[in-house]
Amino acid sequence: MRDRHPDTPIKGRVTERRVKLTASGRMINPRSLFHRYPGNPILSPSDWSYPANAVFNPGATEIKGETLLLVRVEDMRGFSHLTVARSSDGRGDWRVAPQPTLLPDEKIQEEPYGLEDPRIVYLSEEGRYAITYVSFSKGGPLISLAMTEEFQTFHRMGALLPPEDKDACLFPRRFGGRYALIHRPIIRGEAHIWMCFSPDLKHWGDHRVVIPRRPRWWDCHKVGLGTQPIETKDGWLIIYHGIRVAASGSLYRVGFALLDLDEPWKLMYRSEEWVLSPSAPYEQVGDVPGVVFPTGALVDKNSNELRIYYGAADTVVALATANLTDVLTLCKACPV
Ligand code: BMA
Repeated sequence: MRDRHPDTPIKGRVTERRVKLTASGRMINPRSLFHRYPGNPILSPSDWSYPANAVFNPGATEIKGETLLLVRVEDMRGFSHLTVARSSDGRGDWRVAPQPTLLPDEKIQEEPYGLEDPRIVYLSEEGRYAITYVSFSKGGPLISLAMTEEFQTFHRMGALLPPEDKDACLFPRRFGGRYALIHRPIIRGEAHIWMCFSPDLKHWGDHRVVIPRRPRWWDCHKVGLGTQPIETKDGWLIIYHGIRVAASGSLYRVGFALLDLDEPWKLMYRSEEWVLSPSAPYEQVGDVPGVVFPTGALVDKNSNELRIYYGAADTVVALATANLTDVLTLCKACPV
């Protein structure tokens, strides 16, 4: 991709891209693209029937006509596990499982410090859901894979790549016979979004950077996958978080990109501005103030609504919605 030289003035382009016209002539403003659900936060520790310090960063999918969130639950020791919550409309009346759904297994060497930040895709070829999550090993965080049909029993497939690695998800289908994994290793202290490929979900290769951090931009220090990749007519929509380290700490914001449908290692478009940043009280107050961290998304095919589920301040789960066509229109205004 073409990286803008850090000293190139960007003022003119930013102004030009502040609003976009849809086919009908309507304006799209990146600042008001996503709407926070008025009932936010949708899940809080008090919704759990057992002690929980924080509930956040959920994977999201649909099962039996319902929305299922696999929520990261941090216990009072500071270790995380995953618990299912279900809702018929994906907004309210959540039913939280009374017991943890997936606990770290002491006998598994990569799991001693807990399971975090799951992403879910349905592999139609296998007829199973694939969950990629961060296992916290003695050597640091890494990506593990588990398969399930009904979110009650899980088949662990083990660690995919060595630490330090986070923010990973499989694509729901193969490309040229190979599975594709998007993930965020930290290499030489640099945090870019990478992709790699495997014939069997065990041996991974053909590693490449697909979405690099952008020097000096809002996503200059780290980028990482947010929700699972979303297949659209214009390409794979990748919602990601970007971090800029400021005097006050790390600023977590959200942007998006479009990857080629058939060759997803090709980055075609990338939003210039962020589209979600911490501002609501539940995003500003919590264990880690000032964090919005999307990890799950669903598209309502009837209404064309994109719903993103995100951890807010590393303490609660929140929901934001957008019109998918507007998201794609805005993204396509920003070729790389
Ligand atoms: C990242 C991950 C997330 C967390 C975020 C903000 O590195 O560990 O689980 O939500 O930091 O603290």
